[in-house]
Amino acid sequence: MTTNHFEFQRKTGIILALDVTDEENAIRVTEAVADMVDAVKIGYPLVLGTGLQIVSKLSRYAPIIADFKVADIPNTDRLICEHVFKAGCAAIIVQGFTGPDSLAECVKTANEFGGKVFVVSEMSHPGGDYFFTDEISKEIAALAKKSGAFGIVAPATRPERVKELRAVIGADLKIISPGVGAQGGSAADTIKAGADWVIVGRSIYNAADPKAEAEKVKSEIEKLI
Ligand code: 3DU
Repeated sequence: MTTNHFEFQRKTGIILALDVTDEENAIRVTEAVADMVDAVKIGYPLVLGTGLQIVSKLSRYAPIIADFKVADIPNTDRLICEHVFKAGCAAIIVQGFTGPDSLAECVKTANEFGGKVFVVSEMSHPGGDYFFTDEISKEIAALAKKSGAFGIVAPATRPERVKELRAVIGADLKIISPGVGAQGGSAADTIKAGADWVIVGRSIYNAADPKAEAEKVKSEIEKLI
């Protein structure tokens, strides 16, 4: 059994969403911003582009969160989680609408590897609240807590929802929030609403100077303290 020695610690409050699709860019951007981010989130764009072995190359710089939005029957969920944690990821993002048994299997598998599970409670894009109504999002957040997840994913584009979901989960679970920058959300508003980390992708990795861009977000968050 592999154990990921991963302290999910908040230093800057930023998670980089690394949706570039080739290894050279992935390493270039990660190297540039490693001091500015607490973790790097990877997903289908990078893993399909480069293979899962990219995890061992990037985890030298930061803990890696696998954003596969896992949403299947418990057995398939377990097989996916095992691959992710064996590859060296520190955490995985899963969907919560699959229900308690699927979620329980993800948490159980993560625990076997010393890894963490984040549950998507509501998505950040304009259509994200089409099916995920306020009540359903809250139920998913409550289920995430009951299932022993480490945290939830809540939309930085709707800070008022971050606040409501924080009220549902209390102080024990973490909130990571995508939607800052390219999708129009503000890092400061999202952290003020109760998020522990903002997730920032395009506005950092597409910038001419990714480090300077990450520094801007970092200082925006620091001003709140
Ligand atoms: O919009 P950005 O480029 O900053 O990237 C946001 C990242 O977060 C991206 O990887 C996307 O797939 C992920 N994400 C959301 O944007 C919204 C969600 O509700 C969940 C994940």
